[in-house]
Order: sequence, then C-alpha cells, then structure tokens
Amino acid sequence: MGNGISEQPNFLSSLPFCNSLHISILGLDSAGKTTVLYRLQFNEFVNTVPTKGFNAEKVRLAVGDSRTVTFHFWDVGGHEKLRPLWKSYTRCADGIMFVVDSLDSERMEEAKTELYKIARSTENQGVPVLIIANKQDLRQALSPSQIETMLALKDLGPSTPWHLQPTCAIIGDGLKEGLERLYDMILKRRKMLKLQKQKNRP
Ligand code: G3D
Ligand code: MG
Repeated sequence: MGNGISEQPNFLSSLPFCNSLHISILGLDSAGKTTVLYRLQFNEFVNTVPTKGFNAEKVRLAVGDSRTVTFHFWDVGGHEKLRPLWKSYTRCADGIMFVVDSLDSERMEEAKTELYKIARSTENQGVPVLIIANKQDLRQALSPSQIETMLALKDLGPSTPWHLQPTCAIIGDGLKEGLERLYDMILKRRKMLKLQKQKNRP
C-alpha cells in the first residue's frame, strides 16, 4: 500500500545508487521502534527498555540487487515529553520510518496527529515516509487497511511519498520489504531533485 511512488521497478533500476542514508525511526512510545532497530541491526530479537533519549546505530544492509547500503538509524524516544526533539532528528533525514502499534486503536488518532506534524513540517517536505504497521503477529491487531484509514494516509497528499508496511518486529517479518520500499522512494526523490536542479539552471 502506498501512493505509487515506489511501484515502478524498471524505472527504479535506472536510478543512481546511494550508499549512505540517514533514517529517523519515530512513533509513539511502545510502538516497537527499538525492536525494529535491533532486529535490523542484529537480525535477532533484542529485549528493549523504554528509550529515554535516542539510539543511534550504523547498519550495513543489502538492498535491491544486493547492493550494500549503510543506514544511519536514529531511534528517538516516543514519550510525549521527548516528541519535541523529533524535529532535530529529522532535519537531515533521507527517510522516516514511522512505527505504529497495530493493537493500539485508542492512540491511533494521536499517532495520526504526530505523523501529520512530521510530514507537514517545512523541513520534511517531500521526505519519504515508511509507515510500519507493527505487531501484526497479535490476533487483535488492526489490519493494514484499517490503519491506512485511521491514519488518513491518502490525505497525506502527493508531496509526501509513503508506503504502509505490515510487520512483526519480533521475528522480523516485513521489515526488509519495508526498507526496500523506503530505499526506492529515497532514490526516486533524489532523482527528481536532481532533474529540478538541472531545469532551474540558467
Ligand atoms: P518503542 O521503542 O517504540 O518504545 P519497544 O518500543 O521496541 O521498546 O517495544 C515495546 C514493546 O513492544 C516491547 O515489549 C516489545 O517486545 C514489543 N514489541 C515490539 N514489536 C513487536 C511485535 O512485532 N509484536 C509483538 N507482539 N510485540 C512487539 P515489552 O513487553 O518489553 O514492553
Ligand atoms: Mg524505544
């Protein structure tokens, strides 16, 4: 699910390659951000404690046609008191991972407000967002399409490339696919910015 920006494989294979990317991992507290980070880093489940500040990790991963990319992940605490800090961690971000607890229907509206704040801020205009519908292993989890509706993702508009990925961070299901989509969206945006720059040259 997404707004189509990462769904053209032939076109994407002709895009330039990026070997180092900054990704901010955001979302409400307890959504599973730190679990996502360590699953990607160690390829195993790591027991987490609530994040007081942030975790920063450099992870080399194969994406696309086995290209190895260095991802600099910033996993920022999601507690209400820490959210004003998010801005500082998205300033130079190439992409954003926004993690949602698929079980937490009560706080879905709060998650939507935070997601919109990030996506609509001037600094993040056009920055691709991967929305992670996490904890899909739990029986009571909302379905990806319910989450898409509750977060009003279609209203994010064409200026924010997005993709919704169902995952289970505990065992890692869906994370690699999601990261591939985010990578594709980042490449496509870079290509568009490059073309715009060339057009604007006198
Ligand atoms: P946060 O960094 O967003 O605050 P954490 O969230 O990564 O600390 O995870 C919060 C809790 O959710 C943890 O459980 C973690 O094990 C659990 N969790 C994360 N991802 C999943 C998932 O995909 N499925 C399930 N079932 N649980 C998940 P505890 O018990 O330590 O609070
Ligand atoms: Mg955490």
